[in-house]
Amino acid sequence: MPKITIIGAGQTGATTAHWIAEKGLADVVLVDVVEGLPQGKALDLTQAMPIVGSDSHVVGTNDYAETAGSEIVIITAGLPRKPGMSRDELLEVNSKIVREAVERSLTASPEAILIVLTNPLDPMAYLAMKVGGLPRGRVLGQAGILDSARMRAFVAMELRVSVQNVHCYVLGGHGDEMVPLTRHSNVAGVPLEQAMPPDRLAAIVERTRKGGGEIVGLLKTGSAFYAPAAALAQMAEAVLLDRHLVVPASVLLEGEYGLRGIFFGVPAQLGRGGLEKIIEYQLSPAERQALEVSAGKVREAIAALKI
Ligand code: TXD
Repeated sequence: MPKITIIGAGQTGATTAHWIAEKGLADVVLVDVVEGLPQGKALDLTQAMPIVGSDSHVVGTNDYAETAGSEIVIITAGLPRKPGMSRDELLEVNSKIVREAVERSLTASPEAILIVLTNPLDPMAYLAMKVGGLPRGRVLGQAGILDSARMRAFVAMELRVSVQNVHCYVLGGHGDEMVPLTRHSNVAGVPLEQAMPPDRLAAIVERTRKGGGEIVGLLKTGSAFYAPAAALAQMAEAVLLDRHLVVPASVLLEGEYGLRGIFFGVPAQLGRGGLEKIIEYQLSPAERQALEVSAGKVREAIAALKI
């Protein structure tokens, strides 16, 4: 079995281990600074495997030595938002955590592909690439699958249609300025803009943008984790199984969409080497303008990293 390490055995880390192990995709090493937490969750997951019929091995540890030889390292370590907080307010505290996670996991697994989840997502993925001295293909940030899945779920609820018929593309930075591309989204081939009245579509776009905050507000402690973890597992599977799967993901742009030097959510093709290709949509002036606004926010947050 290939090996996937997950740094951070909190809500998203442990739930990602759950999805990956249930699929039988890989053996999983869960790492956390809290003693006993990754060990306890790994043991619990191990005891679920006979029931779900998977032979994935899940181990928990506080020691990076056990992560050696991982094909993929998923970074979820760091603080989540509290109600009313923006993702960018986590920049300082989470930078230190992500820096350490990258350095230590790459020492143990120099060839690994990194998938970053920690917020603020786009700057943390940028930091991971810089700290690791990695080519852009080896660092992927997860945000777009989640944001697009939120929109897909809302559309499916609105139109009472299977989620499998709903295709949505949310691009841009993982903040409230993200850009749900309604013109590129469709229900069984029917453009979204024809499938529902403009006011309903506008409401879905707004709810999608604030989707993370809605859950933070309800939970009061912690943020969303089931859907983010499912998104991480999908990215890990696309890489491990060399699927050439196109998903919205945060990757370093080098001129695509007229942007350069920032991690930003775009349609990205993922396979064994990580990022294989960026798909460039033809955008209307309004869509381009919305992406520029979002990119400005990401650029500011990356500048605040001071690296
Ligand atoms: O779409 C996205 N990108 C996101 C991002 C979706 C969901 C969550 N998102 C962000 O991921 C969230 O804002 C946080 O910054 C991270 C982790 O969220 P999670 O909900 O999993 O937070 P938890 O439950 O608090 O878990 C974090 C764990 C916790 O067990 C800590 O002890 C551990 O991280 N931690 C560390 N592990 C290893 N090494 C270090 N240094 C460390 N510091 C904390």
